[in-house]
Amino acid sequence: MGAMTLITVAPTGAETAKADAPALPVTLEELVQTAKECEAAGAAVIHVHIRDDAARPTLDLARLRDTVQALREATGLIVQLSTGGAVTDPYEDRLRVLEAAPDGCSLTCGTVNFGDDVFMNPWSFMVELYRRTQELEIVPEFELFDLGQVAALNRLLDKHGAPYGGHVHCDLVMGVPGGMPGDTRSLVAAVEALPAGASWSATGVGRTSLPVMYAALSAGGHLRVGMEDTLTYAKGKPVRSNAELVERAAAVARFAQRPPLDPSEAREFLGIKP
Ligand code: KMH
Ligand code: ZN
Repeated sequence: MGAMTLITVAPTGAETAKADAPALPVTLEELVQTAKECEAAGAAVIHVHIRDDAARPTLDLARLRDTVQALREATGLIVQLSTGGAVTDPYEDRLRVLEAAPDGCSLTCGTVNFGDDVFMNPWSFMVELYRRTQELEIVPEFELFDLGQVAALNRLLDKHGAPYGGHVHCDLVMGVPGGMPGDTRSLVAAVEALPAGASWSATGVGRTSLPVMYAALSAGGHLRVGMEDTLTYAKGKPVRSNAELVERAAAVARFAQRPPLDPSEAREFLGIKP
């Protein structure tokens, strides 16, 4: 699928307050509506964080199950649940996310400074999460915030074998304060260190969104966009909807002669059950 582009939308995240970004989807209804719009705009995967009734991040299992079911009923999108959660979430809650039986999940390959906080992913947690994805037949996407995490991914695969589905797909999360910068030379360094045969997406946080998008497309990678990562569409222009970020990514991908994969093509590509 080298000539096509997998587009993932990350619509909500755990860091932004609804009050600071009114377009952020925080209720199930808002999330489902966003998902439908983003699928129509060219997304194939949705990376999901959910909120509670007060719009605070939560990993409540019943809510996660309802979310997976509602997204499946309303869209064909591949549902990828975040196991990163918020920086304050306990490991047990993050592991339990898999019991909501998503198609896929994120799996971050190491601890990283995260602005003023620390996003904790010690080796023992990574291994436990990885084993559970293999047992429960959930396809992991390896989140890589810095070059050391690429080395940790290689070590994980060496010691614990292939992921469920047999294909390794990674996401370079660039431009987080404390992680690798969102620039072309960092992207190339990370891509060169990836496991042989792996596919990869990239997302640039904040103002690195567009430079990383162009660098990823030119280097043969795929794209992740969304309000989890970017709240400004252009200088002085807040993002009005996740769909406008997906529309732009799809347009740039088409312009690069790499049109978006639809969800069923993406399922095959990623080794996810039909
Ligand atoms: N919210 C960050 C602390 C993931 O979804 O797996 C972690 C994160 C990564 O967003
Ligand atoms: Zn996330």
